[in-house]
Amino acid sequence: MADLILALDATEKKLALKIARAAAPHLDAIKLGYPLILSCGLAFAAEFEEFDVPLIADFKVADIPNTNRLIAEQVFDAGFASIICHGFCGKDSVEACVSVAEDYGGACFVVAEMSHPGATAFFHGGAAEKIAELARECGADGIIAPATRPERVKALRKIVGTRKILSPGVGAQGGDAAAVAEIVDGIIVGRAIYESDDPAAAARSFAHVRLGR
Ligand code: OMP
Repeated sequence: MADLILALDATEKKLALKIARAAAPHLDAIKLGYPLILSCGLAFAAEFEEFDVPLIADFKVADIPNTNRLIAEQVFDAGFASIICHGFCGKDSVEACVSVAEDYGGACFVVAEMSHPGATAFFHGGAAEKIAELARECGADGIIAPATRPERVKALRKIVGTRKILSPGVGAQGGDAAAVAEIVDGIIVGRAIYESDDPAAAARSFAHVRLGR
């Protein structure tokens, strides 16, 4: 069974906190990214401490190693437990994020294949497999792989072994949580929860994937 991770892409402080407060009892982590942090600032992450769930920073970091390191240090200093980076920049760039994550006792996840339709143009044809392999070689804690394509998650699982797979694309993008729950470690759900009139009930509706947690 899998963790439930809320992708909190709301862009307004009060609303974001209200959603987090309602959904938190049904969550295993909250992912914050550009939509909320560009609107509210990195320091806003501290206001999520009260919910007692780990925070994942989704900036899909994709730069030279030194810049990746500087970004990752800010992320972990701000209280995040994990960081997501891209893999296509290469080994040294990923290693920079992994190394900072290790220094802080945190985790680093590498995007192996994205969930949206256009992702197939560049991630298919062997690229996702190469990135998954690179994530493993670099000692990353896991990869991001698409719930919209369970067969691709299965293929990438063979490469990463017991490393974690976090899987976005459930709900608004058409992916079915039940189709990947057995083969991933976490499902990432955004709009299906944060755009709901009742975020607590929406989060609770994924309880079947969290059974036993
Ligand atoms: P919803 O489509 O609203 O459920 O949100 C999905 C969340 O997962 C958003 O925060 C996306 O930025 C993120 N995401 C993807 O949707 N696809 C990916 O391939 C990778 C991510 C991610 O890294 O989290």
